Amino acid sequence: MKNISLEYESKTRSDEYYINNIIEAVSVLDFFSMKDAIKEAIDMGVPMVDIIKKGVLVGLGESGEMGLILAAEALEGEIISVDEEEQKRLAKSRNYSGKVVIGTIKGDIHSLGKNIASIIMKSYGMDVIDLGVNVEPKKFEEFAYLPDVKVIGISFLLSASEPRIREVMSLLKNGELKNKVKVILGGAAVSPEIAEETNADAYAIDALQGVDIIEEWLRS
Ligand code: B12
Repeated sequence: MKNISLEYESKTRSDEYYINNIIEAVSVLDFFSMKDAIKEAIDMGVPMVDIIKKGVLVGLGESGEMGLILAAEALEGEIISVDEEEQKRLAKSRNYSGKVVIGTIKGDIHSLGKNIASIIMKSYGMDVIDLGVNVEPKKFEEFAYLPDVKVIGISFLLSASEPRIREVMSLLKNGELKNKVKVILGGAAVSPEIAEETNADAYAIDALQGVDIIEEWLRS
């Protein structure tokens, strides 16, 4: 009986219906409804990229800073996660090769933006290694040497961590790593000046712009 009604629902309700439920739950800051709405959309086969891009991010735009904290909880509680098989299938169909390493710079514990960027990358089919927050410059360097790693994404929200950004960039933009990995900076403390001065290959004003840039790199 349950299966029949689920099948009926999935045929009669469009993705837009489930996405609107997510926007509403996020925008009114109802954590449990948000969790249920996301789970329902996943069960009904709405693509993860649409759940985040058209649902969570739109809802966040309407909910202000409290919404950000709720979304952080949802992401960190792994309510939103991307199926590994689906990620591999997408990677193949989109001709991606190589891995992306992402982390928040040493001294900085902001995780929300980095997590959103990481989950969007995965929902596009990218193979992402997430190093977490407060990541030592040396650790980025260590991962940059791994054979499949093509892109390093660094999240940076605290101005006080600027010396660490300069440190990691001088490790990644010298010697043999210089031509091996491309580096993209993201997060509220990034400026065009710092990206230019440190020789970063790119910086992103938001996760979607970042993903578009990385997509080109993984195809070349
Ligand atoms: C939420 C928050 C917190 C939470 C973090 C929760 C968490 N789990 O992340 C908590 C309460 C823990 C916190 C702590 C602190 N915070 Co705080 N925090 C914020 C706040 C309000 C929102 C940040 C956020 O999550 N934004 C939402 C996400 C989605 O946006 P985002 O990070 O910009 O990410 C987007 C893009 O930038 C991009 N992106 C991000 N990273 C990357 C990486 C790559 C590779 C790519 C491609 C894209 C990308 O993708 C995201 C989606 O588009 C900001 C204010 C603000 N408006 O930015 C202050 C802010 C960043 N915090 C600030 C400060 C000072 C602190 C504290 C030092 C406070 C204190 N005295 O203790 C501590 C930090 C301690 C530490 N060592 O890190 C300051 C930083 C000022 C500065 N320029 O240095 C800010 C700007 C507030 C302010 N106006 O003063 N904070």
